[in-house]
Amino acid sequence: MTLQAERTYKITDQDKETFERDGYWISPKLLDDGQIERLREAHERIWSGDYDGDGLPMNHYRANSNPDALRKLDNGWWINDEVRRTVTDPLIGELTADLLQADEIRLWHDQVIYKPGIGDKATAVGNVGWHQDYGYWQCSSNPGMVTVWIALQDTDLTNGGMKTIVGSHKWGLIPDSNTFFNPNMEELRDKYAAGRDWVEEPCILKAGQASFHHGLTFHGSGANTTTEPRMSVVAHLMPGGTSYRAGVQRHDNIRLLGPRPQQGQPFANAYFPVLFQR
Ligand SMILES: O=C(O)CCC(=O)C(=O)O
Repeated sequence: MTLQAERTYKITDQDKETFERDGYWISPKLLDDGQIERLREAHERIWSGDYDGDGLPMNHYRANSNPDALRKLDNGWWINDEVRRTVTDPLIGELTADLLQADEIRLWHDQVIYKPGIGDKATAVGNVGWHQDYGYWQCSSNPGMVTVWIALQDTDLTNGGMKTIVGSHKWGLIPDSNTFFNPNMEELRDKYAAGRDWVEEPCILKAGQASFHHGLTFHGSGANTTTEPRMSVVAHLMPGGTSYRAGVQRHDNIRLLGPRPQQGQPFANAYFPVLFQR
C-alpha cells in the first residue's frame, strides 16, 4: 500500500521538542507519488544537461569522471521547474517556520544530489563526509538555518542514507567542519568525536519524506551498496532577516547581494525566494 502525502501536516509540540533536542526531525510523507516521479525524471534531465530556461546552475560538482562518484549541483531551481516547485514549496516553508518559530522563511540555496549504486565495490567516492552545514555558511548571520533533505526513493543505510549525530547542534560551530567532500568518514569521526558524545542515528525515509536538520547538526553518508541510484532534492532554508556577515568566509551567495555587499545586508532579493510568511 502506498502512503498518502500529508499536505496539511502541522508541526506539533513533540516535533518541536524532537528538533530542539536531537537537532533534526523526520517529517511524514510530504510529496505525492506524481511529484516524486517528476523529480526523478528531473534528475535524469538535469544529469543529461537538459535544462529549463537558458541559464546554468550555480555550481556543478562531480568528484571525478568515475561513474561511481557522488554528483551534485547547487541551485537546481534555476534550471528545472519541478525542482523549483519543490524547494519553494510553501508547506516546507511553513513546517520550517513552525520548527524555528520564525515569521518568514526564504531559500538559501538548494542541492540536487545523486549517489550512484555501487553494489559491493569497495570505493568511498560516493560518501559525504561528516560536516556541519554552517561550516560553509559563516557569511550568514544565522547558524540555525534548516536543511530539508527530501528522499526520492525509500532510503536507509543500504542505499547510502544520511546519518545524523544526535544533539550535535548544541556543540556550536566546530572549526573546519566544512568537510562534505572528504570521503574518509572514520578520520572525520575521530577528529570531531574526540571528547564528545558521538551518537550516530540513521535517517530512514520513505520516498517523499524529508529530514529537517539544524545548520549545526553533524551529518554525513556512506556507500550506496545497492544497484539503484539514491536521488534527493535538498532545500537549505533560512529565517527572514538572515543577513551578510562580512569578512569571515567566501560563499557564492555573497555575490548574489550585488557587487558591493554590506555587513548586515539581508539575503532578501529574488535569489532568495520566500517560501512562507505569517
Ligand atoms: O546527501 C547526503 O548524503 C548529505 C547531504 C547534505 O550534507 C545536506 O543535505 O546537508
